[in-house]
Amino acid sequence: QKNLALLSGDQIELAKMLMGENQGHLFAHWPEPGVDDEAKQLFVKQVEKLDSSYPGGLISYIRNARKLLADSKAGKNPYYGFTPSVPSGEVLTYGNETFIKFEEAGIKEARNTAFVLVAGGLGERLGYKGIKLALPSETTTGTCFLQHYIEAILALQNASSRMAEGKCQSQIPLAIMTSDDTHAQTLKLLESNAYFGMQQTQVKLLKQEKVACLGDNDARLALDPSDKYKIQTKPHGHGDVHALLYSSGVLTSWHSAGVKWVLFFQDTNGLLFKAIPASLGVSSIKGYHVNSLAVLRKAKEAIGGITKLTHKDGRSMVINVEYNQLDPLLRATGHADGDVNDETGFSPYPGNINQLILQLEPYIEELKKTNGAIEEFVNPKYKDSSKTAFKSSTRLECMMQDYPKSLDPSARVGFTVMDTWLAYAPVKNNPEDAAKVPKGNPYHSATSGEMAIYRANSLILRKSGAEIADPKVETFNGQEVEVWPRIVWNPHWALTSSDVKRKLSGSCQVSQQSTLVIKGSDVLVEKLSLDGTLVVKATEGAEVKICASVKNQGWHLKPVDYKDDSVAEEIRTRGFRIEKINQIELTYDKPGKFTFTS
Ligand code: UPG
Repeated sequence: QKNLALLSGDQIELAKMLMGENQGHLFAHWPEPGVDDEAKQLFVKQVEKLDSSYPGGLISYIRNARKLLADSKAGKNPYYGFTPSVPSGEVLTYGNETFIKFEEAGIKEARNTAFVLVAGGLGERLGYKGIKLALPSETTTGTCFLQHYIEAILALQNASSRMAEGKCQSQIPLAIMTSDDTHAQTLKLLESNAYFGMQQTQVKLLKQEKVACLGDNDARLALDPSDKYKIQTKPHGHGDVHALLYSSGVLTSWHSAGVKWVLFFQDTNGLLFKAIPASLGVSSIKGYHVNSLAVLRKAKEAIGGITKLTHKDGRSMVINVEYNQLDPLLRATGHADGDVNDETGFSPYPGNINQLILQLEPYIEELKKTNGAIEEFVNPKYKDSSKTAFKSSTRLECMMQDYPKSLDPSARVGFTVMDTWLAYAPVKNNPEDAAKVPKGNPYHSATSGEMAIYRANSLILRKSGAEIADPKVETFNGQEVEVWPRIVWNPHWALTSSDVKRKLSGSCQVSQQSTLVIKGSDVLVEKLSLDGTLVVKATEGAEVKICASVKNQGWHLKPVDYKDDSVAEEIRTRGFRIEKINQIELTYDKPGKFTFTS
């Protein structure tokens, strides 16, 4: 009571609310006024921040937590009453007529799209010290994930503006959700690289706040063990992105600028943009309000399964069931073996890669009702089977792909399945854990993420008529991987399957030990026989024709042990470094027409 004089009117109301919600322990240890006053004020400021950054404020957080903790204690199944079944969606095959039709439609729509990158996660499973966006997506060119994403968006912007009709924005916006763990490093990465060619105003950083930890089943907020004037906090999950986009006013400003689609994507998938034109085309042609991108999934693989859930009362929805819940849900509903592969060698439930395309107008209408709040869950680790105490404090969490859960059944919710080799190769696991992944399942490591880029580019060139040598199987950091020729191009060279066909006009042969790098939009491969390394860089306006036979000692992968800390972490976590013996490097830094023959 005596400390009330330290607080403003609003702060007193907040404190009263907390007392009414059985949170008296937060203040019980406060000494007389005059002692620790500054710390008390900082504490109240933190409470105010926690209150303002959660939809409905702290009172809602505490009440939601109490209910979810009671359900968890009672062992209540979140899918009670629902029966899972395999949904039907749009299944695409790279390069066929339908795929090309969707790609064309997608490129047109790109100009009406805003991109949202969720990058607030620490990547605990990867164990990398820096932010994941700064990791090289591949080490042949050393392009980091963020640069690759930005270059792809800029290439989409150029390609789309060439086809633009009617009202559309001149620049494609990019919002990046960061957190206290990633914000400063993300900003630094952008600033020290001149935003990788984007206008600074095109990029908007939105920082998610952590949420209060919960100390017991009554949702009493946990004080930080090392500071009694601080509430302990933890990340709330990627689902925060919806509330942030809504409360920051970003969605309405995009709407006024003519944006029709919002495309969400994650921090480490070097293949993703190869799948974006076609999936955007599916959204546009099918008029989907929600379109999730999926790939074939191995049973028990750590990616969520897209599932149709039908309730006893007739309701049904197509939604992601997270990887730790799919197996128990199947077992509880009459599938005695749980999550298993069928005769195709894959789980019948497509794997959610968490690239979502939402139609902006219905999205805004929905968020007006919910303020962006997403269904939450809690995952306490109990001390024992009585479930009365926790091993350590817990918190509520939410996932961005749960957005469709609140939608009316009339909403058009669909999904698009792509070839895995084309669309999905994330970097999530550290080398030790990756090496333990069951044989045949993807490693999702820095090693496999990089190899997947070479494989995808090699396969794409093959499907466009090039003769690309077969891969060699090698082992790096205990992971057996296919090593294809190291073929890399930047998105300005080709975004779609038709672009590749156009740029590869004649015969092209590449040996397994070769490296081919193409950077530049107007490089035409008329005839190429490559056994070694060829790097072509052409500035805007330089039209280059390659008509050559190149043979040199090239670049090679040299194994590195991930435990060898004399080698940079970005390199040793992939288990090899690139030894550059010699190469042909062509740089065209002025506009004009050029032909390289040899
Ligand atoms: N992230 C945030 N804030 C958070 C937590 C994560 O922005 O509080 C970001 C993170 O940076 C990353 C993305 O969210 O870009 C996903 O995080 P990650 O830890 O990689 O997700 P997973 O637990 O592996 O699972 C997600 C989906 C799952 C899907 C899988 C596909 O929950 O359904 O199958 O990603 O990669």
